[in-house]
Amino acid sequence: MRDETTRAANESAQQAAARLQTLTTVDRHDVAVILGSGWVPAAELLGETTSEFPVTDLPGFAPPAVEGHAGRFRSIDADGTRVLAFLGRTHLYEERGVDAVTHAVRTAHFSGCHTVVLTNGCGGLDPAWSPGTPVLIRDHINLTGASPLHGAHFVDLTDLYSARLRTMCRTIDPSLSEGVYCQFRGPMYETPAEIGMVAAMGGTLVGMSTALEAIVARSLGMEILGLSLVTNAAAGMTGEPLNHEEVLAAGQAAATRMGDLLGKVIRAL
Ligand code: 8IG
Repeated sequence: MRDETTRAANESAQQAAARLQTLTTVDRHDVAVILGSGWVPAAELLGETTSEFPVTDLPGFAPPAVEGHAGRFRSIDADGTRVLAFLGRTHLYEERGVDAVTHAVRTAHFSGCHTVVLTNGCGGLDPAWSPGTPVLIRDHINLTGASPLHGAHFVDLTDLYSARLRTMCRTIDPSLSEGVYCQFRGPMYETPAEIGMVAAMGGTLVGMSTALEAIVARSLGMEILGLSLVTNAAAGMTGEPLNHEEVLAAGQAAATRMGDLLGKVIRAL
């Protein structure tokens, strides 16, 4: 019964991949990049954009629910590496279900991508991470209460966020630190008590994406790199309320560094 659900999700993604191939006239892509909040301005620096479309041109993609979350995809040529970049994503809090959240990852898989770079903007628990600091995701804690897999589908999540790719990133930028990303359902930010819980659990980054997408990517055999941009201190860390302007400003300010880092990482893959 539940295997039917996985088959339906994969069939929908295969249809999206076929349409993507027709639209971009690129037979197969190599690397997928999902650009979350704060990361979209970095897209310009990844390589030469050969085509760009709204994701709604592909079957199975819903229009973005949040203004400013651009729902577009680009085919980019990074010195011969074909990059499929999604500018914006579907979040669990949009209530379209887990298959909508992971549709881009499945589509990337059926488009030929062997690697997916999952990026996000998030809150940070380490006071050393000022807004605009990029952090490598070492591991995650899924606090959404949701699973993106259907049926008795047992998937190993040891080394979910590839140690090989993290080492490669630190070769490119030795100042990069690592964190444990906790995915909350959202859309509210955490209470200070919830941040205390995250700290007690060993979490150092908090956000509303990435973990469910990483699980599906792994279930499809892809290698995963997770990159967080700390755009704000987690709730209760500074005594200041969380400020959406600060979040957007941190993304703009960090765009060049993020784009430079991502561009180098993609060429090294
Ligand atoms: I940007 O502090 C961004 N996204 N859950 N908490 C959660 N998501 C976020 C945060 C944050 N900052």
